[in-house]
Amino acid sequence: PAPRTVLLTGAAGGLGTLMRGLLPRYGYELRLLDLRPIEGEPDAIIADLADREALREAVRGVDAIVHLAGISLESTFEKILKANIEGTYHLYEAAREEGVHRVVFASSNHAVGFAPRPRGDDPLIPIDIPRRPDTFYGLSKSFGEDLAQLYWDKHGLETVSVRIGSCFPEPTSVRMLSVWMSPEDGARLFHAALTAEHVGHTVVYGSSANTRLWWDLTTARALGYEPRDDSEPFAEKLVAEQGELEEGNPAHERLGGHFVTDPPIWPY
Ligand code: NAI
Ligand code: 15L
Repeated sequence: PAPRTVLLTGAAGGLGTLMRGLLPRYGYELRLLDLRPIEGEPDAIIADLADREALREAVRGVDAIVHLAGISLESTFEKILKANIEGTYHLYEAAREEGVHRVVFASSNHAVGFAPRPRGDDPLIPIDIPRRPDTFYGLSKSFGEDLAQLYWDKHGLETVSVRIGSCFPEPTSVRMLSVWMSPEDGARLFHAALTAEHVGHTVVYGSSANTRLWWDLTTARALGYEPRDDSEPFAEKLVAEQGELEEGNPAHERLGGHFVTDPPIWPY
């Protein structure tokens, strides 16, 4: 049966807020979880991914989990380790213990951020390229994908890992024209990931059907995802303001953009 009750972690965040608005239209009943309280949502579970007891209670009885919680940008290794690596492990353990069979994991393009972006007639970036994290943040997403594979192979817990591009109401950079996922397409993709049968562990890129697309959406479409949006209407204004991506600028030549060139954040 299709999942109905879904735990949404990271529900207070940017993407969580967008999905709180959109996913109920597909018939889901959402249970919300975040570190931070959510205005107007008194029933949301306020918990840290470090709190294993709270996670067990939070996942009890749900049909599936959409796992968005965590640090969403580069940070110190210590903080990434706790929130994203240990936190995702704790969530999967809770899911295994409580018999939840499906997770949709918010992976990121930064798990493969050092992949060269295609130019001209280059082929689209395939889904099965070796992972090349561009940050400790991207490394944690690479870990999450491996964790998902382990829990499928060993425990039969299914995951769709979505290497999200940039899911915001509008693209705000020329790079984003290639990796943008409209919020509505994001909800379509999460719905497909929640309802497709026999996904095992499937990895997909998450974006709209952009004219300037850099990656191959075949595995996403195989779930039943049919993107309807395209960033191209935003292109003229963004290119006029920022110029086209430059040859020889490393932040413009790799999928991960400035994450590739930003210096690491070391602990103080
Ligand atoms: P965000 O930073 O706005 O939201 C993340 C939420 O997770 C926050 O509300 C935060 O309070 C919560 N959180 C952080 N640590 C936690 C912990 N230890 N326990 C419980 N909750 C915790 O990020 P955004 O943009 O909403 O992204 C959501 C997810 O999607 C993240 O995992 C991010 O890495 C991933 N993603 C998002 C992309 C985007 O375009 N928005 C692109 C690629 C990946
Ligand atoms: C991500 O993984 C981040 O969570 C998001 O804030 C954006 O920076 C996005 O990637 C991107 O690459 O644009």
